[in-house]
Amino acid sequence: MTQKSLVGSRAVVTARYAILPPAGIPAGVLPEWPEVDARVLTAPAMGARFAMYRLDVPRDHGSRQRLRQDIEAFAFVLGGRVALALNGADHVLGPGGFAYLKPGSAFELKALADEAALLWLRKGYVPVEQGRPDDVVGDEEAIAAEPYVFGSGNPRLDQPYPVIEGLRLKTLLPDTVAFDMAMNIFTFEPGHSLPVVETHVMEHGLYFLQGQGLYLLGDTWREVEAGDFIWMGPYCPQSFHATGSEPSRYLYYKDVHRDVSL
Ligand code: UGY
Ligand code: MN
Repeated sequence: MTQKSLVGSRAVVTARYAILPPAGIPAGVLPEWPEVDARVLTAPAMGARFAMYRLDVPRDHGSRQRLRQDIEAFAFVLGGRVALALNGADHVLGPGGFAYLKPGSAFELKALADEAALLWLRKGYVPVEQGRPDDVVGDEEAIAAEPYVFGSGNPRLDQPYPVIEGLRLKTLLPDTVAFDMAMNIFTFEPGHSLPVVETHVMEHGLYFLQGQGLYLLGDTWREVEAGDFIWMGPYCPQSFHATGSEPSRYLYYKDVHRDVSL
């Protein structure tokens, strides 16, 4: 291939947010994931307080490791099939399969098919007296897509807010204080939007699974589509409007259930 003309990209990286389309992210190999194409989508180097990766795993390869006692992780299968042995239990995950790995987990993950692709997230777990999280393994297809109620999560706020038409939310992890992260899948019918511009202390690591739309980040609406990754730091103004002809779907991480550390 010869490249002589100038190139361009929708990639943008600022102090408060980033959009990374897949084409511009070169793969590397990590010691914990031999033979795996690892793309670090966000990391403390970007400003995030967690790390998120796309991992393309060849058949019969993967990882065998024990997480540090203070590190939790989450895996989501984008394509292919993987075998996961997690703290003594065996699972097979296909597309939409996911696993939350409690801090200190011992696991072995191996691709059973060509072109297994995963999202992988690691972060420091913040312990609380009220309980410890346990492993969670599931399939997003088995989880109901609930009508989206703005303000949900706070029972006292639920009442006055209406259901937002055209939006559905799947909550993959238990909404209990033992867990310090949420992983959700949002679906938007074409032409529908988030009801407000959100500004919150929580961060997001967002992977666009399907469709396209306009994301407001800071003060700029930008085009996004399937395969894009978005990092939103604390208090990044954010909103979304779905365009195109099919529903837009994105998986996103959010830090939850913890007071501000001072
Ligand atoms: O849960 C959230 O904060 C979500 N509504 N944010 C987002 O989709 N950008
Ligand atoms: Mn948000």
